[in-house]
Amino acid sequence: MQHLQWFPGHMTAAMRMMRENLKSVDGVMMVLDARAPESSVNVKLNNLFADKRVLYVLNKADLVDKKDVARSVARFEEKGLSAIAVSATDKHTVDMLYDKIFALLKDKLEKNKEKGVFKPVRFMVAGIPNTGKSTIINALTGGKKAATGNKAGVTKGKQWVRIRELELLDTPGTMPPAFESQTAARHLAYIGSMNDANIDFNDLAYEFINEIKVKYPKLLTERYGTEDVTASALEIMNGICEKRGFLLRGGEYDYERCSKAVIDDFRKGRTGKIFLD
Ligand SMILES: Nc1nc2c(ncn2[C@@H]2O[C@H](COP(=O)(O)OP(=O)(O)O)[C@@H](O)[C@H]2O)c(=O)[nH]1
Ligand SMILES: [Mg+2]
Repeated sequence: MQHLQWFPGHMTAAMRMMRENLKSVDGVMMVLDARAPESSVNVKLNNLFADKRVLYVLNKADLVDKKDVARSVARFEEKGLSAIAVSATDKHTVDMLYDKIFALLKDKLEKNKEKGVFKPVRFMVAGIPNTGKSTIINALTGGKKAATGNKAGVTKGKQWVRIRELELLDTPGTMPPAFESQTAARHLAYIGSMNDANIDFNDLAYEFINEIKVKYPKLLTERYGTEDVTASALEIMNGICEKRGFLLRGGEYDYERCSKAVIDDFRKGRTGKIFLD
Protein backbone atom coordinates (compact mmCIF):
# COMPACT_ATOMS: atom_id res chain seq x y z
CA MET A 1 0.00 0.00 0.00
CA GLN A 2 1.20 3.44 -1.00
CA HIS A 3 2.39 5.57 1.93
CA LEU A 4 0.17 8.64 2.14
CA GLN A 5 1.55 12.01 3.08
CA TRP A 6 0.73 15.49 1.83
CA PHE A 7 2.25 18.64 3.22
CA PRO A 8 3.15 21.07 0.42
CA GLY A 9 4.73 24.48 1.05
CA HIS A 10 1.44 26.37 0.81
CA MET A 11 0.21 24.53 3.90
CA THR A 12 3.19 25.82 5.88
CA ALA A 13 2.22 29.30 4.68
CA ALA A 14 -1.41 28.71 5.66
CA MET A 15 -0.38 27.59 9.15
CA ARG A 16 1.68 30.76 9.49
CA MET A 17 -1.27 32.89 8.35
CA MET A 18 -3.54 31.20 10.90
CA ARG A 19 -1.00 31.69 13.69
CA GLU A 20 -0.68 35.39 12.83
CA ASN A 21 -4.47 35.87 12.89
CA LEU A 22 -5.14 33.92 16.08
CA LYS A 23 -4.90 36.99 18.30
CA SER A 24 -7.71 38.74 16.48
CA VAL A 25 -10.27 35.93 16.71
CA ASP A 26 -12.60 34.94 19.55
CA GLY A 27 -12.80 31.32 18.53
CA VAL A 28 -12.21 28.71 15.91
CA MET A 29 -14.57 26.52 13.95
CA MET A 30 -12.78 23.28 13.18
CA VAL A 31 -14.63 21.81 10.24
CA LEU A 32 -14.48 18.01 10.06
CA ASP A 33 -16.02 15.46 7.72
CA ALA A 34 -18.83 13.54 9.46
CA ARG A 35 -17.85 10.40 7.50
CA ALA A 36 -14.45 10.42 9.21
CA PRO A 37 -14.68 12.78 12.20
CA GLU A 38 -11.66 11.40 14.05
CA SER A 39 -9.42 11.00 11.00
CA SER A 40 -10.24 14.51 9.82
CA VAL A 41 -8.95 16.18 12.98
CA ASN A 42 -5.62 17.82 12.16
CA VAL A 43 -3.66 17.34 15.37
CA LYS A 44 -1.29 20.17 14.45
CA LEU A 45 -4.23 22.56 14.28
CA ASN A 46 -5.42 21.35 17.68
CA ASN A 47 -2.05 22.34 19.08
CA LEU A 48 -2.20 25.71 17.37
CA PHE A 49 -5.66 26.41 18.82
CA ALA A 50 -4.91 25.05 22.29
CA ASP A 51 -5.71 28.39 23.98
CA LYS A 52 -8.78 29.17 21.86
CA ARG A 53 -12.40 28.20 22.13
CA VAL A 54 -12.93 25.59 19.47
CA LEU A 55 -16.20 24.41 18.00
CA TYR A 56 -15.92 21.10 16.17
CA VAL A 57 -18.28 21.14 13.20
CA LEU A 58 -19.02 17.71 11.75
CA ASN A 59 -20.10 18.69 8.26
CA LYS A 60 -21.62 16.55 5.47
CA ALA A 61 -23.85 14.83 8.02
CA ASP A 62 -26.24 14.12 5.13
CA LEU A 63 -23.79 11.46 3.90
CA VAL A 64 -23.84 9.52 7.17
CA ASP A 65 -26.46 7.54 9.10
CA LYS A 66 -28.07 9.64 11.86
CA LYS A 67 -27.00 7.17 14.54
CA ASP A 68 -23.33 7.43 13.55
CA VAL A 69 -23.58 11.23 13.52
CA ALA A 70 -25.11 11.33 17.01
CA ARG A 71 -22.50 8.94 18.37
CA SER A 72 -19.68 11.01 16.90
CA VAL A 73 -20.97 14.26 18.40
CA ALA A 74 -21.38 12.51 21.77
CA ARG A 75 -17.76 11.33 21.58
CA PHE A 76 -16.50 14.89 21.28
CA GLU A 77 -18.80 16.10 24.04
CA GLU A 78 -17.64 13.30 26.36
CA LYS A 79 -14.16 14.78 26.05
CA GLY A 80 -15.53 18.16 27.15
CA LEU A 81 -15.36 19.59 23.63
CA SER A 82 -18.06 21.60 21.85
CA ALA A 83 -19.37 19.86 18.77
CA ILE A 84 -22.24 20.09 16.34
CA ALA A 85 -23.21 18.13 13.24
CA VAL A 86 -24.40 20.03 10.18
CA SER A 87 -24.95 19.77 6.50
CA ALA A 88 -23.78 22.92 4.81
CA THR A 89 -26.32 22.15 2.11
CA ASP A 90 -29.18 22.31 4.65
CA LYS A 91 -30.22 25.81 5.75
CA HIS A 92 -31.78 24.63 9.01
CA THR A 93 -28.61 23.02 10.39
CA VAL A 94 -26.61 26.07 9.42
CA ASP A 95 -28.89 28.30 11.52
CA MET A 96 -28.20 26.01 14.44
CA LEU A 97 -24.53 26.54 13.83
CA TYR A 98 -24.92 30.31 14.08
CA ASP A 99 -26.61 29.93 17.47
CA LYS A 100 -23.99 27.46 18.66
CA ILE A 101 -21.18 29.91 17.89
CA PHE A 102 -22.80 32.58 20.04
CA ALA A 103 -23.54 30.08 22.80
CA LEU A 104 -19.87 29.17 22.92
CA LEU A 105 -18.98 32.81 23.60
CA LYS A 106 -21.94 33.64 25.85
CA ASP A 107 -19.92 34.70 28.91
CA LYS A 108 -17.54 36.83 26.84
CA LEU A 109 -20.41 38.57 25.08
CA GLU A 110 -22.19 39.26 28.36
CA LYS A 111 -19.04 40.76 29.83
CA ASN A 112 -18.64 42.99 26.80
CA LYS A 113 -22.26 44.10 27.11
CA GLU A 114 -21.76 45.01 30.80
CA LYS A 115 -18.76 47.09 29.82
CA GLY A 116 -20.72 48.69 27.00
CA VAL A 117 -18.31 47.29 24.43
CA PHE A 118 -19.71 46.31 21.08
CA LYS A 119 -17.64 44.42 18.57
CA PRO A 120 -18.50 41.66 16.17
CA VAL A 121 -17.60 38.11 17.06
CA ARG A 122 -14.68 36.83 15.02
CA PHE A 123 -14.20 33.19 14.17
CA MET A 124 -11.55 31.45 12.16
CA VAL A 125 -12.80 28.57 10.03
CA ALA A 126 -10.12 25.91 9.76
CA GLY A 127 -9.60 22.24 9.00
CA ILE A 128 -8.21 19.83 6.47
CA PRO A 129 -9.02 20.38 2.76
CA ASN A 130 -12.46 19.66 1.29
CA THR A 131 -14.48 19.40 4.53
CA GLY A 132 -16.79 22.22 3.43
CA LYS A 133 -15.31 25.25 5.20
CA SER A 134 -16.08 27.65 2.37
CA THR A 135 -19.53 26.12 1.78
CA ILE A 136 -20.42 26.61 5.45
CA ILE A 137 -19.35 30.25 5.28
CA ASN A 138 -21.47 30.74 2.17
CA ALA A 139 -24.44 29.03 3.79
CA LEU A 140 -24.10 31.25 6.89
CA THR A 141 -23.79 34.40 4.86
CA GLY A 142 -26.34 33.34 2.25
CA GLY A 143 -24.02 34.20 -0.59
CA LYS A 144 -21.22 32.93 -2.77
CA LYS A 145 -18.50 34.80 -0.96
CA ALA A 146 -16.01 32.04 -0.40
CA ALA A 147 -14.71 29.91 -3.30
CA THR A 148 -15.71 26.22 -3.07
CA GLY A 149 -14.99 22.99 -4.99
CA ASN A 150 -14.97 19.23 -4.46
CA LYS A 151 -11.22 18.84 -4.32
CA ALA A 152 -8.41 19.91 -2.07
CA GLY A 153 -6.85 23.36 -2.39
CA VAL A 154 -9.68 25.60 -3.65
CA THR A 155 -9.29 28.26 -0.94
CA LYS A 156 -6.12 30.26 -1.29
CA GLY A 157 -4.86 33.10 0.89
CA LYS A 158 -7.19 34.52 3.54
CA GLN A 159 -10.72 35.84 3.28
CA TRP A 160 -12.87 37.64 5.90
CA VAL A 161 -16.64 37.44 5.47
CA ARG A 162 -19.22 39.27 7.59
CA ILE A 163 -22.71 38.13 8.55
CA ARG A 164 -24.80 40.07 11.07
CA GLU A 165 -22.63 40.26 14.23
CA LEU A 166 -20.29 37.55 13.06
CA GLU A 167 -17.05 37.84 11.11
CA LEU A 168 -15.59 34.68 9.65
CA LEU A 169 -12.10 34.09 8.38
CA ASP A 170 -11.92 31.39 5.72
CA THR A 171 -8.56 29.59 5.56
CA PRO A 172 -6.93 27.12 3.18
CA GLY A 173 -7.16 23.49 4.27
CA THR A 174 -4.10 22.09 5.99
CA MET A 175 -2.84 18.61 6.74
CA PRO A 176 -0.50 17.55 9.54
CA PRO A 177 3.13 17.23 8.30
CA ALA A 178 2.91 13.48 8.98
CA PHE A 179 0.00 11.18 9.75
CA GLU A 180 -0.05 9.27 13.01
CA SER A 181 -2.01 6.53 11.31
CA GLN A 182 -2.09 5.43 7.68
CA THR A 183 -5.62 4.12 8.20
CA ALA A 184 -6.71 7.66 9.00
CA ALA A 185 -4.75 8.97 6.01
CA ARG A 186 -6.56 6.49 3.77
CA HIS A 187 -9.92 7.64 5.08
CA LEU A 188 -8.93 11.18 4.11
CA ALA A 189 -8.01 9.98 0.65
CA TYR A 190 -11.42 8.27 0.27
CA ILE A 191 -13.27 11.46 1.18
CA GLY A 192 -11.24 13.58 -1.26
CA SER A 193 -9.22 15.57 1.24
CA MET A 194 -5.87 14.41 -0.17
CA ASN A 195 -4.39 15.53 -3.43
CA ASP A 196 -5.83 13.07 -5.97
CA ALA A 197 -2.88 13.65 -8.29
CA ASN A 198 -0.59 11.87 -5.79
CA ILE A 199 -2.89 8.94 -5.18
CA ASP A 200 -2.60 5.42 -6.49
CA PHE A 201 -6.31 4.77 -7.03
CA ASN A 202 -5.82 1.03 -7.58
CA ASP A 203 -4.36 0.73 -4.11
CA LEU A 204 -6.95 3.03 -2.63
CA ALA A 205 -10.01 1.27 -4.07
CA TYR A 206 -8.58 -2.10 -3.06
CA GLU A 207 -8.23 -0.92 0.54
CA PHE A 208 -11.65 0.72 0.43
CA ILE A 209 -13.32 -2.51 -0.69
CA ASN A 210 -11.47 -4.39 2.03
CA GLU A 211 -12.99 -2.05 4.63
CA ILE A 212 -16.45 -1.93 3.14
CA LYS A 213 -16.89 -5.66 2.60
CA VAL A 214 -16.55 -6.09 6.35
CA LYS A 215 -18.47 -3.02 7.57
CA TYR A 216 -21.12 -2.67 4.84
CA PRO A 217 -21.28 -5.91 2.82
CA LYS A 218 -24.90 -5.20 1.85
CA LEU A 219 -24.00 -1.92 0.20
CA LEU A 220 -21.47 -3.67 -2.04
CA THR A 221 -24.12 -6.14 -3.13
CA GLU A 222 -26.68 -3.39 -3.72
CA ARG A 223 -24.37 -1.10 -5.65
CA TYR A 224 -22.26 -3.57 -7.60
CA GLY A 225 -24.20 -6.82 -7.49
CA THR A 226 -21.39 -8.47 -5.53
CA GLU A 227 -22.63 -11.94 -4.73
CA ASP A 228 -19.86 -13.21 -2.47
CA VAL A 229 -18.75 -10.42 -0.14
CA THR A 230 -16.34 -12.83 1.57
CA ALA A 231 -14.29 -13.03 -1.63
CA SER A 232 -10.99 -11.12 -1.79
CA ALA A 233 -11.02 -7.43 -2.69
CA LEU A 234 -9.38 -8.34 -5.99
CA GLU A 235 -12.11 -10.85 -6.85
CA ILE A 236 -14.75 -8.28 -5.93
CA MET A 237 -13.05 -5.78 -8.24
CA ASN A 238 -13.00 -8.36 -11.02
CA GLY A 239 -16.72 -8.82 -10.54
CA ILE A 240 -17.31 -5.07 -10.74
CA CYS A 241 -15.24 -4.89 -13.95
CA GLU A 242 -17.35 -7.62 -15.51
CA LYS A 243 -20.70 -6.20 -14.44
CA ARG A 244 -19.79 -2.66 -15.49
CA GLY A 245 -17.87 -3.61 -18.61
CA PHE A 246 -14.64 -2.04 -17.35
CA LEU A 247 -12.48 -3.95 -19.81
CA LEU A 248 -9.35 -3.09 -21.75
CA ARG A 249 -8.94 -3.87 -25.44
CA GLY A 250 -7.57 -7.36 -24.91
CA GLY A 251 -10.45 -8.12 -22.54
CA GLU A 252 -8.35 -7.63 -19.42
CA TYR A 253 -9.91 -5.91 -16.44
CA ASP A 254 -9.59 -2.13 -16.45
CA TYR A 255 -8.71 -1.71 -12.77
CA GLU A 256 -7.92 1.96 -13.21
CA ARG A 257 -11.48 2.76 -14.33
CA CYS A 258 -12.97 0.42 -11.77
CA SER A 259 -10.98 2.01 -8.93
CA LYS A 260 -11.93 5.54 -9.90
CA ALA A 261 -15.60 4.55 -10.22
CA VAL A 262 -15.63 2.89 -6.79
CA ILE A 263 -14.07 5.89 -5.06
CA ASP A 264 -16.20 8.38 -6.98
CA ASP A 265 -19.39 6.46 -6.09
CA PHE A 266 -18.44 6.66 -2.43
CA ARG A 267 -17.57 10.37 -2.57
CA LYS A 268 -20.86 11.26 -4.20
CA GLY A 269 -22.83 9.20 -1.68
CA ARG A 270 -23.98 6.74 -4.37
CA THR A 271 -22.70 3.69 -2.49
CA GLY A 272 -24.86 4.59 0.50
CA LYS A 273 -24.29 6.06 3.94
CA ILE A 274 -20.85 4.96 4.98
CA PHE A 275 -19.16 5.87 8.24
CA LEU A 276 -15.42 5.26 8.12
CA ASP A 277 -13.89 5.86 11.54
N1 LIG B 1 -23.02 16.30 0.57
C1 LIG B 1 -22.48 17.41 1.05
N2 LIG B 1 -21.52 18.05 0.35
C2 LIG B 1 -20.99 19.18 0.88
C3 LIG B 1 -21.41 19.68 2.13
N3 LIG B 1 -20.69 20.81 2.40
C4 LIG B 1 -19.85 20.97 1.36
N4 LIG B 1 -20.02 20.01 0.44
C5 LIG B 1 -19.26 19.85 -0.83
O1 LIG B 1 -17.91 19.56 -0.49
C6 LIG B 1 -17.01 20.14 -1.45
C7 LIG B 1 -15.94 20.96 -0.76
O2 LIG B 1 -16.50 22.14 -0.24
P1 LIG B 1 -15.61 23.43 0.09
O3 LIG B 1 -16.50 24.38 0.83
O4 LIG B 1 -14.91 23.94 -1.12
O5 LIG B 1 -14.53 22.80 1.09
P2 LIG B 1 -13.27 23.50 1.78
O6 LIG B 1 -12.08 23.01 1.02
O7 LIG B 1 -13.26 22.96 3.18
O8 LIG B 1 -13.47 24.97 1.74
C8 LIG B 1 -17.90 20.94 -2.41
O9 LIG B 1 -18.13 20.16 -3.56
C9 LIG B 1 -19.18 21.14 -1.62
O10 LIG B 1 -20.30 21.29 -2.45
C10 LIG B 1 -22.44 18.98 2.85
O11 LIG B 1 -22.88 19.34 3.95
N5 LIG B 1 -22.92 17.86 2.26
MG1 LIG C 1 -12.27 26.40 0.96
